[in-house]
Amino acid sequence: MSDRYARSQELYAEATRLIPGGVNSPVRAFRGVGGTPLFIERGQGPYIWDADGHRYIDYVLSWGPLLLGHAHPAVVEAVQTQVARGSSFGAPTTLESALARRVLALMPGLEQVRFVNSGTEATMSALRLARAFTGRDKIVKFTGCYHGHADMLLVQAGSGVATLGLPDSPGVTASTAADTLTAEYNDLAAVRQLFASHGEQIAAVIVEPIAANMGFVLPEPGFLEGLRTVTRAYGALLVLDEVMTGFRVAPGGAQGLWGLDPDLTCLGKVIGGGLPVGAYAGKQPIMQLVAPAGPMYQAGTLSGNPLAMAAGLATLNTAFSPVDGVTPFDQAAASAAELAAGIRALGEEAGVPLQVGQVGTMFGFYFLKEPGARVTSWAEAKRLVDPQRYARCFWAMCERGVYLAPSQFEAGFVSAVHGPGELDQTLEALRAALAA
Ligand code: KE4
Repeated sequence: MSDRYARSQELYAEATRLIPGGVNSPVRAFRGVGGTPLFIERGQGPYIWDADGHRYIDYVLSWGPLLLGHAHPAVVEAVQTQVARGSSFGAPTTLESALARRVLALMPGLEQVRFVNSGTEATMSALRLARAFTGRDKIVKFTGCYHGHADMLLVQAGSGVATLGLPDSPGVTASTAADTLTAEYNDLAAVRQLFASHGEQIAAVIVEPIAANMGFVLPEPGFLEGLRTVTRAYGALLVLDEVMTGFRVAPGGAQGLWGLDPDLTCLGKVIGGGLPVGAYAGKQPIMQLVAPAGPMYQAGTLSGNPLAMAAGLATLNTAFSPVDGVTPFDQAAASAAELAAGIRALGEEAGVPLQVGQVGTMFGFYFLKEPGARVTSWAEAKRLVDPQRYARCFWAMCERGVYLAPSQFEAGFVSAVHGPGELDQTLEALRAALAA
């Protein structure tokens, strides 16, 4: 590392003495790209600045939440107003009902929602609810998919687990892992086989509608619909993990875009506008089991906290309100489509085999080892993708003022305020990075 990042290096050395690995979430440690993690001092619109004063166009956007970019005036004003009226009461507020109403209006397949403080809590609670509703123990997840760090889900997970090459985590008991069955993403036959063998014991299948924790892998035609059919046939629930895709791939999430009908949906990120939030939602007969309406216990001191609710409401209200006939969401999606097309063109121009994906305001691209390869699962991602080449590109882009996800096995995000200037700078930087 040159002294270009000297201040981040100093800060990181100190942080590692205080905090395990110097970070509060593993993927931030840059193990996927090597070098020292950049300490970020502030963000404004599409930009962040690191501790050494370098400005970057930010495509991580806090791993998805910042659909409006950093420090959007509507979000700043909403949080400032609310915090001056009190940050938390541990009691119901109209803000929770307002955000619930907004979420249910945007995702009409949902009938009730419970707010929690993270995506992990959302998926953990949704699966407890699925087990309570069905009276069954087993769950099915897909290798390379990441649903947060609840014990039962740290089995062949994606995101930071994949980046760190941890097949699963110590501390997860064998008995817990035994109730988690896994299959490769897009392998519907394998799921049908699991149901043929264990169908009466399976409470739920949990799936990311786009596998964005192993990079950016789209569902093959019929895969998600097939999961809906096989779960219904065996009386198991379909849990759609839209923590990342919710309100990012379309105003109604992947379920709105593709007409999916899950029993439960997990949400997070965008609905908190950058503050801690998660949610699980679904059909009323299932949600009615959740305490205190029903016996399935789940609770949280700061669940539905006024600041996150205010930030989430400001984000959703702003993102989907047209200005001169165009919504900020549409602007972000158009920018993401233009970025993806530009990345594809540059890969072809440079003769570098890339697999580029984009849906709505999310995108991703793989450096393939061989031209013509196609990644549709984690097993293929491990075999066909070149993370080292991505790592070199990551740093080359940093040097040109563009901050991508510090791992080949993550997705990218565009905001409503990434404009033509940012896209041009990004694609110019990528042209140079690919040539290097
Ligand atoms: P959190 O507990 O991190 O709020 O959400 C967990 C989660 C659940 N479901 C999906 C589909 C997710 O992508 C996530 C978290 N996403 C990662 C980024 N790939 C969070 C980044 C991090 O771990 O620091």
